[in-house]
Amino acid sequence: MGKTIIISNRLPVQLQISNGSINAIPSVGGLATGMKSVHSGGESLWIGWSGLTDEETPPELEGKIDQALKENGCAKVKLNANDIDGFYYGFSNRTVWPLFHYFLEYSEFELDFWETYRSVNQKFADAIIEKSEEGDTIWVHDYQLMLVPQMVREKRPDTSIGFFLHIPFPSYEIFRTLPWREEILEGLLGSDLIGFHTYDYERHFLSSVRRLLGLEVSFNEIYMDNRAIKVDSFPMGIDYKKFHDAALAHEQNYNEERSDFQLRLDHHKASAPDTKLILSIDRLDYSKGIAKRLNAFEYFLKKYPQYQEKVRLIILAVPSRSNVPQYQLLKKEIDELVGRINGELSTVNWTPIWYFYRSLPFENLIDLYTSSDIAWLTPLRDGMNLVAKEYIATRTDKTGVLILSEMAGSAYEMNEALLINPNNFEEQANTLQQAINMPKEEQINRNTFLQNRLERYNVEVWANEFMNALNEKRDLGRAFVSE
Ligand code: ADQ
Repeated sequence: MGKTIIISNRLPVQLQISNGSINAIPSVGGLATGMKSVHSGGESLWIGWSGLTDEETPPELEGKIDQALKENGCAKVKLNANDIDGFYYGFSNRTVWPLFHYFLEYSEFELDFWETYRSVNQKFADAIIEKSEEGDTIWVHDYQLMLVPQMVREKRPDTSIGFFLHIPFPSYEIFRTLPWREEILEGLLGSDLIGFHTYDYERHFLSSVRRLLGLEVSFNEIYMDNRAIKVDSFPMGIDYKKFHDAALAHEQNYNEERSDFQLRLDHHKASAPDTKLILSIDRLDYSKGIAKRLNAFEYFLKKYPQYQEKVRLIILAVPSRSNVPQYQLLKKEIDELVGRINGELSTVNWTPIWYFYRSLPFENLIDLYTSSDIAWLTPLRDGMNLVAKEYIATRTDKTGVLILSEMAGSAYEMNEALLINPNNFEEQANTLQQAINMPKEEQINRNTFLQNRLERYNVEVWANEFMNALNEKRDLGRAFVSE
């Protein structure tokens, strides 16, 4: 059996250059953690962009950078500033991201973006072609690299290729509006296995393949050029133990190591012990429904004024894609909404919304998850939504209420949460009231089911199931050829 090659837009390490020396710091994100079992030892290689454009890379440090990456099992794809503009900020985040999240009106169909996307996908494919050998297994990740499977297959049909999409695949009626729809489908069909978070995304993809390419589809297999391509759903989990253990350690060391952040949360609890904390955490992205959530919160406070001074909403938004105009507009809208609602409803003793626009260290995320009575997550569309799973994992005494949008992929696995339609303010106001008043036994009962499921189907199991399905596909293919 050959080696495994993982390929994603960004590498799972961050480069730091100081005084002519290079440090590659491993990332702690969900994907990097989940792939640990797949990306281990000298048997695997992770290919991706290092985060530095050619213009930002001092030529004399090229060799040192390659060496630092190699020590972490990584190799880089070189991209210039123009590539990043057209491929990442352009086609990936101004065409595909809005379209696949059903924001048709935000999707820009620019030929220049498309051409750069294609040429950058070719650069990624070339890096794989150069580094791969017969029998290798290649796992391609996400919407930035949808043309890579076919580009690799053309030159390396003797490898096994899997693709996983981390965002939704939209319904045929949305997908068909894309000018380069056939090319995207054909790019993906270079894979042996294509994975999605949910059965619905899988179904939408199969329907687009059937209707746009006229290919034969039987159950979850597509037949093309004497090949069978398997399509399946693999809902991504989290590193349950990491979140649960961090929350346990947080409790045990409570009096010794309290962060400034925790001290502020404690002060809040002490000064208003019967006030409920409602938490929401997202990247600042229009797909996450932050502005609607703020409007729904105002609606709730006006419909049920008895809860004024009795609840506080903490909005934590991580800066994201701030080069894209839609994100700048959204930032402005949220700043104004928070200002207006706080201005209108605050009292001497109470500010309804605490708003943080920043990335926080892991410890502070744990402070927030463990201190909040309710997590309120209202994406308008979300491939999965890992924050919902992380909140539940940190509830060591099993209390806490999760209110989750039906439009998040995670809602399919989290039926015991309070599921809402983020466009229905009346329902959300009533659900907030239900959450505030939910008896402890009911909270514990619901969260016991959720925790058991999340612990069992964690991110490592997710990665292994995908790899096993890909290997099984290859072994079946071999048996078929030798018969
Ligand atoms: P995202 O859209 O980024 O991921 P999500 O799945 O919720 O959304 O993951 C966000 C991650 O960032 C979480 O692990 C969270 O802890 C972390 N995070 C959030 N706010 C933070 C902050 N202020 N500081 C530090 N960390 C923060 C995409 C898709 C999702 C899909 C994932 C995985 O859009 O639908 O679930 O990929 O496939």
